[in-house]
Amino acid sequence: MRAASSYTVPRDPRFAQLEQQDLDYFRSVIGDTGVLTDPDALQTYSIDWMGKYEGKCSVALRPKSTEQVSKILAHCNKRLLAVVPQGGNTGLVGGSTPVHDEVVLSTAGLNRVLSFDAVSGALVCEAGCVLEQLDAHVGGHGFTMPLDLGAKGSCHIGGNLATNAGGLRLLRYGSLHGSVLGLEAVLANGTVLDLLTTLRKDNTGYDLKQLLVGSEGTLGVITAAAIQCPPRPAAVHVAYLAVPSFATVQQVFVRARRRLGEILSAFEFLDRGSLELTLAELDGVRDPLPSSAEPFYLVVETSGSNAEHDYAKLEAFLEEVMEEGLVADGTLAQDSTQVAGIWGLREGISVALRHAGPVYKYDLSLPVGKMYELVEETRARVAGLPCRVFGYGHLGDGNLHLNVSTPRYDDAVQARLEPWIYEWTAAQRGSVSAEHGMGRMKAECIGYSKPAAAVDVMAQIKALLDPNLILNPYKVLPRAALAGNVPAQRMPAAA
Ligand code: FAD
Ligand code: 2HG
Ligand code: ZN
Repeated sequence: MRAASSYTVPRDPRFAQLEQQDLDYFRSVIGDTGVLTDPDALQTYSIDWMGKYEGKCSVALRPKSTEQVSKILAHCNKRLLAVVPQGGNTGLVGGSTPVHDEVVLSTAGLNRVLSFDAVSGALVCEAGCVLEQLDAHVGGHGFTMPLDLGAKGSCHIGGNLATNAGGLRLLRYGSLHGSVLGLEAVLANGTVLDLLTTLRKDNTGYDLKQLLVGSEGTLGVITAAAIQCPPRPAAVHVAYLAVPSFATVQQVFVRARRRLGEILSAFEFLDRGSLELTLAELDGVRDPLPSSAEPFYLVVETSGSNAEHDYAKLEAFLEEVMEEGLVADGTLAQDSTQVAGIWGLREGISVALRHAGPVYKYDLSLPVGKMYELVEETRARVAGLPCRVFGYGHLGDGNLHLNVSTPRYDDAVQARLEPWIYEWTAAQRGSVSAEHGMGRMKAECIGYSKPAAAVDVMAQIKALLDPNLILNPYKVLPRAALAGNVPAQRMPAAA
């Protein structure tokens, strides 16, 4: 399942090749066990979760402290060795794997919880902590992590911050920009930026930690973070609804916000194709409404403090939308097993798509009214090609996941989809990356969603923090934007 050739970029010849003296140095800093060179062991670091973006790293490093990260980066910067920071390697835009032979710097060894304040809910932990484990940790104190996503069992909090991951409860807890209290990061030259405070309010100068959030490993390596955790909701209820049209989906959303108000914590949609694919591909996933055949399904979740009151509210909402014919059929989960079953279906869609084979993924912010129009137009556009088009996502956040599944990666299919999808999105003033980031996939596409002046400022920031451009090269920013902001001898050779 190899990437289409149009994803390849030539290796930047400015970068040094890894030598024995580099390995010796890395071993002197992190010990033999932290320096992986065995080709079999390196395979998992070189290829992404989808099996789509694959490089060929000769070494993966697993430091266990910020000081070790600092020494590694200072060495790579001096030697002009390119570096890919890697967390759980669950990213979906080819950001976490090498394009060529970059050194992989894994945060897997930075996995300690440093403190938790059970009064304020401030969690301080190292960047390699796995999201689900953090949730269990703070759960023990009656708190929850402010984000949740299907990859929670593998993704790291550092990777979540580096991608500014959104997920299933952004509607309730907002983006990580709001939940991050502090950060520690190491810049390309080894400088440690200690911004790891837990203050709610701190207006001392520019808020540098926010630059690292969503920077996808191109500005520094996040080594630790302080996160504001909300209290764990005492009562969680989930409704699963079958809806006859996308116009009705929108009406149900308006009604849910009005009727459920502050307890509404997720509003997700999937189309019938996504449902059928997931049921077909994944064992153990059940259809919550087996006798329904509507074109759209919704997962509506409430999180609150009073189970009886919340359940009554959700029940009344469901009765109302069903009586008015906005919802054709619906069910309320009766216990935590049923709640988990409905979420298992929603979270399983990406896994099912991966099982089904190669997939072109588009993660778009669009006006809600336009979201499904694009799915239908995409279907028309690929008519005659061996493609299946799926639409689902975080409707409550205006975030569509448009997935085009094909038997193999094929330049003809990709050419039919791109840049058309990006142009369509730009025409709506949407975003070509709602939550997954730009990575390698969209490094040349930022202009569809940001003006040239903004991209130019980003390139200046990149050149300031990483003047040798060693951190995650070929990712996020277009080559031309960097060309205007770094001296010619520091620019990669032209494609
Ligand atoms: P990686 O994949 O390892 O890295 C992602 C990027 O961050 C890369 O560019 C990497 O270089 C950089 N990076 C990683 N760690 C660091 C660090 N410590 N310092 C600096 N840079 C770093 N995303 C969403 O937003 N919402 C979802 O609902 C969602 N659901 C998903 C479901 C599934 C099944 C999968 C496979 C992925 C999903 N994702 C989702 C995509 C992905 O962005 C998230 O899984 C996650 O935030 C990535 O974390 P990670 O630790 O795996 O990072
Ligand atoms: C989700 O919301 C993730 O399930 C993954 O963001 C989306 O695989 C995708 O396209
Ligand atoms: Zn998503």
